[in-house]
Amino acid sequence: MLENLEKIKVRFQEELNAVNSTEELEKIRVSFLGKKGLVTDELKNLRNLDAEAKKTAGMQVNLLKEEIEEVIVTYQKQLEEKEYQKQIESTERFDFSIPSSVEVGTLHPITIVQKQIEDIFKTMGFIIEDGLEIQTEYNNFEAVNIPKNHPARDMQDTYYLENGQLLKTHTSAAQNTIMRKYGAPKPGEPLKVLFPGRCFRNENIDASHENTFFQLEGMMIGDDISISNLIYFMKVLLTEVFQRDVKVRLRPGFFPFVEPGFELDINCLICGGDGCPTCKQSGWLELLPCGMIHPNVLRMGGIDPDKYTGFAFGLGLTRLAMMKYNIKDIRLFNSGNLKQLKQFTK
Ligand code: FA5
Repeated sequence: MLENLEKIKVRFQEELNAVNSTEELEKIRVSFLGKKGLVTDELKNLRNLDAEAKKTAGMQVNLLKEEIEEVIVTYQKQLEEKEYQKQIESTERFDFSIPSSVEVGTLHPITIVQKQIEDIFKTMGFIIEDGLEIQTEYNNFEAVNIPKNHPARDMQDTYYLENGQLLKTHTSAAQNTIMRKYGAPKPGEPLKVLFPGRCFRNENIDASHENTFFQLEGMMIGDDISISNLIYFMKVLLTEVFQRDVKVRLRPGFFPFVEPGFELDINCLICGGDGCPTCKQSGWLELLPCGMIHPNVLRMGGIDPDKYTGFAFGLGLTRLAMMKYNIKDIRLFNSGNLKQLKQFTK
């Protein structure tokens, strides 16, 4: 038996020297230590020996078994490391110099109009601000003179969050924060701010109403601001955006945060005023409500209404984009239909 063990040892070493991969090593392990392996056979043969011989031979076979197991584990680790290195070396590297074939996207039509208006107002000294989409009830309602239980809250169906905050229903929600940020204007240097933003209302959706839409609010506060300033800026806005005369009408409008308040409607450019689903057959579309900021709102913003006056307007930006690009249905904007949205580039 001892002779056999010596032969097995030599054979194992020879076979091991020829091994090049973990798979080959596994085959060797099976042929020596597996159920029908050479070492296992020797262990089985022990039962044919008498007690004394079994003791000595058993020790020798087990020693050989342990030795082979140890060598295999060490070899296994070395082979794995070699294979890993080979894999890394053969992995293709990124070539950043290869020209890309990715298509360039386009701006969304609402973004295009927004940027256009921002540029117009920037040249007239307006600052651009950004309002949060998640707002407190205070900013969205109380700070613009709509206290709790005021019937005007029903005018805007609100999405409330579990924490008591809400998705802003109008860009006016940023008025108070902006007034507090900039404070009372210096004499002859009115505060002029433009703040576009996405608004949310739990509304029934139709051709001119979305539950997610954009407004663009403007505000000017100073020691000598009147309705004539308001009318001037409204006119500039519409003529610059449309680059032609558009028919509008101004009528009294009620908003708790302005006094007096106005509704500025645009003659529907889809049907030319004849009546269509977009304007609900009326020939007019509510576009640009506005008015002189209510003294309570100025006061809550930390600005003395006895010294300062101001105007504010809340342009329906999504509707303006509809009129500009002759889009009949507001739902196109949120549809993600790139084929159609890509047509509008200017
Ligand atoms: C307001 O939201 C006031 N905060 C606007 C304002 C600001 C008035 C400052 C005075 C001074 P209103 O709810 O009417 O008002 O909305 C303003 C404009 O947003 C509308 O004229 C319309 O063009 C647009 N709008 C309102 N609701 C929707 C809607 N569901 N889908 C698309 N556009 C809408």
